[in-house]
Amino acid sequence: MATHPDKAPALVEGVRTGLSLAAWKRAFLDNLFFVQGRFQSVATPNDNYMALAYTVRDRLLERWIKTSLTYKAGQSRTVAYLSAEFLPGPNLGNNLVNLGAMQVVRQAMTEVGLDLDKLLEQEEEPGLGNGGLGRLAACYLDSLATLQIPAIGYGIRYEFGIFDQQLRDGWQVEVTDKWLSLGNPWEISRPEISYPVQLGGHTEPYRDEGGRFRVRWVPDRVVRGVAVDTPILGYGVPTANTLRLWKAEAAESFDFQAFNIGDYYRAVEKKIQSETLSKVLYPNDDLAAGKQLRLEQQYFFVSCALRDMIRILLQTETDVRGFARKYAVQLNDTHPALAVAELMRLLVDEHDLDWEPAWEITHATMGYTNHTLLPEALEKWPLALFNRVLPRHLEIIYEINRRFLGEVRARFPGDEALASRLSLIDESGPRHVRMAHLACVGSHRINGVARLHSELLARDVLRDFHRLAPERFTNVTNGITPRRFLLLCNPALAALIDEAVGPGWATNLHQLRELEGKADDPAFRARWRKIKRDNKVALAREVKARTGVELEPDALLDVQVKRLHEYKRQHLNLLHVLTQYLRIKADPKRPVVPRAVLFGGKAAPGYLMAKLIIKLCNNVADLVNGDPDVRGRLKVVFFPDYNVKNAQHILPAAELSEQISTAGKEASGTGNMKLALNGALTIGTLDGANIEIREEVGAENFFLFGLTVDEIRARRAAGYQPRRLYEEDPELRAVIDLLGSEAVSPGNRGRFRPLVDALLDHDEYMLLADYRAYVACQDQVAEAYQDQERWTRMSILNTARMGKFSSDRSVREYCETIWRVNAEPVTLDSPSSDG
Ligand code: 26W
Repeated sequence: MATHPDKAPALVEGVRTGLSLAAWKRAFLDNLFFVQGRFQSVATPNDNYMALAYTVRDRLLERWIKTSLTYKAGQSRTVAYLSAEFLPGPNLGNNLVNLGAMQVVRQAMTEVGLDLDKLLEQEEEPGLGNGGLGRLAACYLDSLATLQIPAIGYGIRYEFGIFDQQLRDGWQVEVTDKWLSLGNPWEISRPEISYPVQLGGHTEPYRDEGGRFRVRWVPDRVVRGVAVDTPILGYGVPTANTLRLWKAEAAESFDFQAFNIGDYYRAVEKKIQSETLSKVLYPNDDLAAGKQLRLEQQYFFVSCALRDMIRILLQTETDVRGFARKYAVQLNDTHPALAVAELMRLLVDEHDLDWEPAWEITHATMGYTNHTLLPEALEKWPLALFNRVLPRHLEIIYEINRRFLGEVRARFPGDEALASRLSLIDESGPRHVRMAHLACVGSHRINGVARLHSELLARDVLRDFHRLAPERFTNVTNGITPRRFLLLCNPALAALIDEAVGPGWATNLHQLRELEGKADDPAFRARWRKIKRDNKVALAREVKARTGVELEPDALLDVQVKRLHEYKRQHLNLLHVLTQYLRIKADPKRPVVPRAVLFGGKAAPGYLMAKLIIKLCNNVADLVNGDPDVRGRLKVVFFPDYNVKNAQHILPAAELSEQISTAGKEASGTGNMKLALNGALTIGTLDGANIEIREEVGAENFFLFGLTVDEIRARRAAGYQPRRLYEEDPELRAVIDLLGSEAVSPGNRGRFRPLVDALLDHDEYMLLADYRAYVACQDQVAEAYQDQERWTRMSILNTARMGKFSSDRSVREYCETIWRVNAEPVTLDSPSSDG
């Protein structure tokens, strides 16, 4: 029988699509042989992993193709999520969860003599992001697919992602991340989808045949961007959206000139130079350093993405004027903000639109999410550099600015200070292009990522923009996917929850509320506690294997995992550890609640203070763990190489979640949500999403301390003197003295001097102001932990009340208030062709 030309051939046979135990086993062995070229007897762990990954991928392909055909036929508005970073985490486990195939595949692997957990461990982390912002993008892709929203993620296929962190003598050492070295079975390269990207050169005005004034950009370099696709399967649905990452290659034709005149080596050099564009992720998450290559990366992926969207649009429409109807473009921070100028260039220079309609389209399509209030993280590019790389875009930005400031001056005549504050060009010193201003002017919606953050944006960082157009400002509080961060990483707890409230919570997280009724049931509490303890035992095994430190499974597991930054105040946590240490030393018989304090996180390679804090964690660990007086009562460990994969080991075991940033500094935080969802109680300040978490779980189930944003301002304004606090609080003084002493830094007592000096002289992040309240709050934590029944009750209630923090809720809010897009359900038995 002839098969339909568009029908996946394997569907007929079922070998590459079947979901039965027999089909999985057979398909795995087939792939091991036909793809990896191995018999079982000689297969390496990687061969086995690859064979299973291909077996899963086979089962995604039909869903993926059906999804794109459905979208093409449906003509619905599509979300284009532009992000320089995506941190998807390992694919295999998540795809198994979303396919609903975890159990059957575990069984299939057992029956072929393999341990699924070992295969899962084999997968390299795709570390194409720094931290919160990149992980948020990945959570949103998961939710978009699960909600069956037409969406595509656009970004950069970095050959080297975020560095691997090793510790040598307690210091962070960065090691290149070679995530692609064993091959990536999840991606499909699309060499026929590629765009030449121009860079550098100059512009030339001219008149076209119709006598219209036009500008031609004559670049001095061209790089080719090639699409590399990864399917993103939704949970429990056939929808598989696309993550399309751009890889830089040499634009052959461009090099041929050099080649033809016999300059072979120069041609090769050009090729290598082109490929460096997508070579490596910049590992900063806090400092906007004006690096040319980073600007080129941003332009590269934005240009490829927009041209890809136009290409897809023109498959079904005759005119680019439908762009904004077809696409909702979301700018994940300012990293893709060049999209505003690039879309204008494409519409005006390449598709012949007049300025006004082009601007209307641009403005109607773009939305901008801000993720940081830190002034040093706001991107601005030196004008000369910008002009050298993107001369045409600078002209376009000038024109946008000219028209924008014209409107401002018309509305606020005479207020030149306002105009210069709003300008896209910062002229207060050496001139810069302000990317946040470009994003604001070009977008119809601007949002922060937690309520407080959005308020502070409107009040401070973007206040003038807010004054101009308050209706454009909105908030979408961040969320996390409960699939990866509960179902996948904490299967025992997920199973208990299933039993208590049914399985619907995975897509309707509010259903966790029904756990509230179980919080007072001693038998349920005992099971809850047992799972947490088992998870701690499992983590302790990992910690022992990686660091040699032995964690006591009955000690309170106190966790702070996140990028290292002074504002996140890992060193405030250390001040508490040293306080505990000194209290035990002063009175070795004193009854204390045993605690294990676990840190994890990477420091930007150039951020010396953050690196010094890592070293301090390790030196404090050496002091504390090596002291027989505190044995069994206090442990400290720094878990190396915190990433998504390692988070999946840590989150399920955590009991106390440290969210102790200086109020007003952490935009939202998402680790706070992951930890609480897994039953950790939070000790935290009124910052970011902590505020909303506390509101949800109830003040009585949250350990609050610290100054508020307004109190911090008042303290600074009144002339904050941290040294006074040091002088007046003997316990604080003893701790700081210890920190600067030989005991913490054997053989080098000056090592932590920069830290001590920063605290005593200026204390920008107000650790000393919050120290006393923090320690008192930690004492309450210890007291609460002594009553295990009470603690478990609080833990259950935390999980039960986390419904709001599902990324499904966040994505729905984006859909309703910013993107105006609807679901487009995909069915597996719909025809495979669009004809
Ligand atoms: C230019 C250097 C640079 C690179 C990355 C500056 C800033 C960034 C990111 C915006 C930093 C980031 O990841 N921000 C985090 O975003 C999360 C998701 O919204 C929030 O939960 C965190 O609070 C915020 O720090």
